[in-house]
Amino acid sequence: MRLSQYFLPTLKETPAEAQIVSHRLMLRAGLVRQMSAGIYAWLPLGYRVLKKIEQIVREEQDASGAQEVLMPTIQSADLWRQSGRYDAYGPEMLRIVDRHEREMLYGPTNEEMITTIFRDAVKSYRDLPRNLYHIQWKFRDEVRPRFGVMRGREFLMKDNYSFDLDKAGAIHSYNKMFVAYLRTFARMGLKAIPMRADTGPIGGDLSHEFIILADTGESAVFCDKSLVDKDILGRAIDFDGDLQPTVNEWTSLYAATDEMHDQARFEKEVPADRRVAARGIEVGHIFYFGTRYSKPLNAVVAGPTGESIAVEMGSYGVGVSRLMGAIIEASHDAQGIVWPDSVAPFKVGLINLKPDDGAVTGACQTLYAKLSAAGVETLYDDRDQRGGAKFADMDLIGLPWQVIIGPKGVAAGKVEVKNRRTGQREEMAPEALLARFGA
Ligand code: 5CA
Repeated sequence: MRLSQYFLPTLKETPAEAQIVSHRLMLRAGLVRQMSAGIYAWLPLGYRVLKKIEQIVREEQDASGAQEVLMPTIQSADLWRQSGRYDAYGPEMLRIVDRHEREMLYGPTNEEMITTIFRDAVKSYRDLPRNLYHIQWKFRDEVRPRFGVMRGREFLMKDNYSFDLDKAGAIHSYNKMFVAYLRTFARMGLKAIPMRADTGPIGGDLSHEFIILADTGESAVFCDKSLVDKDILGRAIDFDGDLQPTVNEWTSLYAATDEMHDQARFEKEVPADRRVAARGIEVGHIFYFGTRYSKPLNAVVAGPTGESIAVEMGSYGVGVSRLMGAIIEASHDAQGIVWPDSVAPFKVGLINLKPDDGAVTGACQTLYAKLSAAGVETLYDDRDQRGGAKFADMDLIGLPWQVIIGPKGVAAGKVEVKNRRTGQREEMAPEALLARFGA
């Protein structure tokens, strides 16, 4: 992509309304724009990142055996009356009336809907277990939307729902998601710690939130420092075999959100020098709630001896749009964003230091064509601007690699390569650069 033609409205000034660094950087780097309180438009660069985050989530769901569906954003109020949540959900639910005066709502989550889809299709225990997910926009009329996409009103969530014949099966499904979440967040370069959590309006009695420690996080959390020190990144865990040992490895050490925190137990179980009381960002939340929805919505199957059995369920959410803010909170410096490779909008930013110099522009175009042909996602800054402004923009948008080409380098047959994270610079021949990126 040529930057001269790209819609990338970066800002030099820090927007006054943004209180936390990820929100400031998302606005400054031209990733999003606020349309109403807590409602954002995704601009080209931000939308590329959103799709990469979504794709990692999708791949890990698929690897766990879950199957992708797409349910609508608009749901009927009647569906929610059947589970008893229509009134209970309160003012956070956006209620809509259609032209026929039918009561509808913009879905804040999909337990009721998926349960009816499942109920109408599955009649026998032989068709269990099943696990269905979708990645869809949700709306929650939050009292205090804030921190940009972190607490939005409209936000993108991956939510899935497991259906099992008995509790043991449901716990296995829960464990699969537990592991899928460890893998998902690690692939984004994030250290997400599973913590015992309250089930809130979803209901149920077993629940974990996946928390990224950050001073700007909205949740107060308490845990054993061993969990913070644990190496999550780069650990391969597969779904075959018994997942319980992996889950136990994480859950046997104390980690709880504020609502579940038990100070006496914390002090008993965790030595003083390992007690962490911190703040965190909830990027995922998993729930086991048994028959909380299958009973009222009559999702029953015929068991092995013909008896009716209400299915055992769990639901599992990832804040896909929130993750973008969380990743930036975890990975930035004074100059701007530092994207982990796996979610970077482009891998390489190619900077032309002298667009009016034929030799420099020729060298840039050749390299750009070769990188692009090899599938290396490259943003080519071919704008007619000062080098200083180009460097500042490139640092701000945080692509993992910068390749800088100017008259001196061209004369010497070299390009300069800068690693955005380490700041390390190297000079090399264009061929060596292409080889480095597999082009
Ligand atoms: N039905 C369950 C699981 S699918 C559910 O809705 N869980 S949840 O309420 O915990 O939401 C799942 C995830 O969505 C949260 O962990 C969080 O990362 C994200 N999320 C929730 N509310 C918001 C919000 N207002 N803005 C951005 N992300 C949000």
